[in-house]
Amino acid sequence: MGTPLRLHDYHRSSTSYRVRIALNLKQLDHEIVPVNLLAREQQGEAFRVLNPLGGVPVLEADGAPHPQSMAILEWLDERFPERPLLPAGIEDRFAARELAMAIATQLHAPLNPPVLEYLKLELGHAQADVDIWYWHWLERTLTGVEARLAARGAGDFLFDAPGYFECVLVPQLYNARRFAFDLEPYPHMVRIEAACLTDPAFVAAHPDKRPDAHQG
Ligand SMILES: N[C@@H](CCC(=O)N[C@@H](CS)C(=O)NCC(=O)O)C(=O)O
Repeated sequence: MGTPLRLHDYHRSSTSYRVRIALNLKQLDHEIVPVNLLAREQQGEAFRVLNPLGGVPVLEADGAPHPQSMAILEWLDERFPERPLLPAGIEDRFAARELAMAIATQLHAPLNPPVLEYLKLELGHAQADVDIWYWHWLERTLTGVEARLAARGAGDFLFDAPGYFECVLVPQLYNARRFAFDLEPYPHMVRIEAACLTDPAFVAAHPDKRPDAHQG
């Protein structure tokens, strides 16, 4: 390995949590550089050199910044092929990407804090409207992903062991629980989450494990 891996992240950011799990599953040594989103450090000049879009995570590696969590997961598998996150067969890789992308693009993206802030502060929507928006995307996307898992007869994981999909699922369910969303209608996802949370790679990546967790 060249330069050490350095992850700029925020403990409660679900996109950061995805990458922490991936680094742990792949057993890659890394350094964590906390970025305090509440203090808006992501908008500072120093951070914008790493990611002009201003979001975490950013993985500094091989002398370059790598923003965008899904691109980072793919990069990690290409750069460090041992302990792959994605399965071997093309159809299985498709299934992992399909379900992970559904969560990343049709659930995380519309619920990201800058989107919610824009609805409220720029477009003038009341908090009640923003809450309706939030629950709508959670229910709509989780229902679709749950149906796909049921159709596949998924067990404790999408495949034999946790990987790409679980890196994305577990942080999103952590968020859903934080916002008191009822997960009872989604038994496949809840079972996969429970199995993952017994795995040391997931335990070590959990936001509450972080020394900066007290920041809120
Ligand atoms: N699509 C990006 C989203 C990155 C992102 O928006 N991260 C959030 C935290 S989950 C963030 O930093 N938000 C603060 C901001 O954008 O100001 C990814 O997957 O990395």
